[in-house]
Amino acid sequence: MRLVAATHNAGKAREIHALLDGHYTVVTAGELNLPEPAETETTFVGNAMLKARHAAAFSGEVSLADDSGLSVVALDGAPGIFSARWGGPERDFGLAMRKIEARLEDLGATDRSAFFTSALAVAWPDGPCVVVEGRVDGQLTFPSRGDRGFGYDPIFIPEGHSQTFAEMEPGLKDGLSHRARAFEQLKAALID
Ligand code: ITT
Repeated sequence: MRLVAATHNAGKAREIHALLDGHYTVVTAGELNLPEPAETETTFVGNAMLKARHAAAFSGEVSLADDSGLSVVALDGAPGIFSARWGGPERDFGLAMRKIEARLEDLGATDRSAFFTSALAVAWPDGPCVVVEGRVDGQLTFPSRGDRGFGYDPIFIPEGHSQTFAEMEPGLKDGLSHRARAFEQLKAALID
């Protein structure tokens, strides 16, 4: 079966391929030239549903969307749903990571705990939309380390590990990430 991955983010698309290839033929919204909707909702779940429904309506095919981000506990959950926007129009995550470090320093905060969230929504054209959420907790580290992955991976060390997501073999991240956990939930939701 073919599934539209409603993302224009190459890092996410790679991980979605790694998690679903062999089960579905994955084609991305970018490859189909689908328009990108404005993310106007106020939660990961709301934005995931908005993106999945939008792609299903435009493509006429079953569509999967991911809305995700990094929440820093000492920053009251920022950047959270604004994680992509903290990179600015250039999507400069080096800048976004330095901004997090600067804000923590300005506050004199020593708590480096943070978590990634991924909301995954599957929408059928003119049909239902199923949504789930996965989360992975960890600690931030500065300066950034590693050159794999994408986004905020170089500053995030998941609980129980010593490497950042950007230092890990991709297969290791794909097995324990917020996105992997959301996929587990999704499988359970679709089978039940
Ligand atoms: P699409 O909406 O097209 O899927 P996007 O990049 O705009 O792409 P989001 O609005 O969900 O997606 O923003 C998520 C941001 O959070 C993303 O750009 C990364 O900076 C960050 N992020 C999400 N998952 C991540 C991960 O696994 N590793 C590192 N950073 C991640």
